[in-house]
Amino acid sequence: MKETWRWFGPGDPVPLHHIKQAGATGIVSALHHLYRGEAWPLDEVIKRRDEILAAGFAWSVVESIPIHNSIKLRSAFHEHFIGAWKDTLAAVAKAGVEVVCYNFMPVVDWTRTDLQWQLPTTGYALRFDAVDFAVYDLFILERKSAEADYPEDRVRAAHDRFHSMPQVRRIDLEQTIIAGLPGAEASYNRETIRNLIAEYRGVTAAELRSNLAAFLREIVPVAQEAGVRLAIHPDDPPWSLFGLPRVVSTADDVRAILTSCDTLANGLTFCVGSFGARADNDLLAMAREFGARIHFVHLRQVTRELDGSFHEAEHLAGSSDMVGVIRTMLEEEAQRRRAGRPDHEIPMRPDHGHLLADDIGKKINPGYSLVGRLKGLAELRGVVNGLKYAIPELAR
Ligand code: DNO
Repeated sequence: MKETWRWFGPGDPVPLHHIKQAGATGIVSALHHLYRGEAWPLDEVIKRRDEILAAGFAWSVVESIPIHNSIKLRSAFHEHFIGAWKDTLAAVAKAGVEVVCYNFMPVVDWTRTDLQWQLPTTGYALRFDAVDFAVYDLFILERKSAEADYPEDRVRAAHDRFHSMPQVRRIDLEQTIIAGLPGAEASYNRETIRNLIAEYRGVTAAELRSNLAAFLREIVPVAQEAGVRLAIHPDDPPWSLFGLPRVVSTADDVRAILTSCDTLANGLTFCVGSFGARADNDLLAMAREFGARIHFVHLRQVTRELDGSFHEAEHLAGSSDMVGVIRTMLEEEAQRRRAGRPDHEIPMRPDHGHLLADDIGKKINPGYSLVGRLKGLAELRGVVNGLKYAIPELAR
């Protein structure tokens, strides 16, 4: 597997030479300042590429090209924004990037309720607390008819927690949920998120799925032509938030997406942490079934709790079989080598890291710490090397 590392560009508190020291050889990046759906100018893409190359890396993956809401809703101006998306795709292809990650989550991208949840080790993890999320939706955002989307006991628990929640925590909870995590494509205030959620009123999962399929019909041929492999990222968490549909959460969802345009260019980002937040996702079965179309792998995992809460565990701990997933990916690579596929080296990145040691108290993009990710990468590399040593066919 190609060891890659997400770099948010020149403003990232983790500089390229630290990534070099971590031993990664590929960079995952995007023009994060261009997130409103407009096309990325070719010269800016080339400039980013040159910075990456000059530091001795390959630009392995673009994560993400944002998808404007009008595309997800197929509302006014969607043709314009699909055109812009294709232009961006053409620009990144010209810069030599072969894999493009994107997501199709309506309104909110990846979502957590706590950015500094202390672990027994005294490090810090990101956490999604199902009751806190309901507190925000029901009692702070006061979304209309939101109670209908929660079981009664959740509404009661949220009610109680809201009333005992200090004001500072209420503010922090709102910021954490709607102000935009790193790499998320938008940030909101209470007013703008309310309006956007309202635009989705009545949009069913079936409609969102068909809007995604319509989008794919337009972009997959362009990607194919340009030699780019698309890799849709799963919903994080993989279930509905704010009553909005989410359609990249389960094996059935992925199957529907991959078969809707049944070609290599239409592929998947296999994010162990996102899919792994659901107990009914069988990760090994999914890795095997979709293996040939997996173009990018996010290696991190979560510890699930019974009520739907989870926190981000150590890369080799948590509720999923990380070693099994890695083994399946190595088998897939070996298979690709045998078949002579040029894309036999699958890019992976250690996704998210705890806040550890020198990370603590530093300005850091939540989830994208230096020491935490370095530990993650080192552990994952150990698994890869150990598996290849123990099972020599995986190295051939
Ligand atoms: C979180 C990431 C997401 C991801 C986008 C993909 O750390 O996995 O921000 O980049 O959702 O489009």
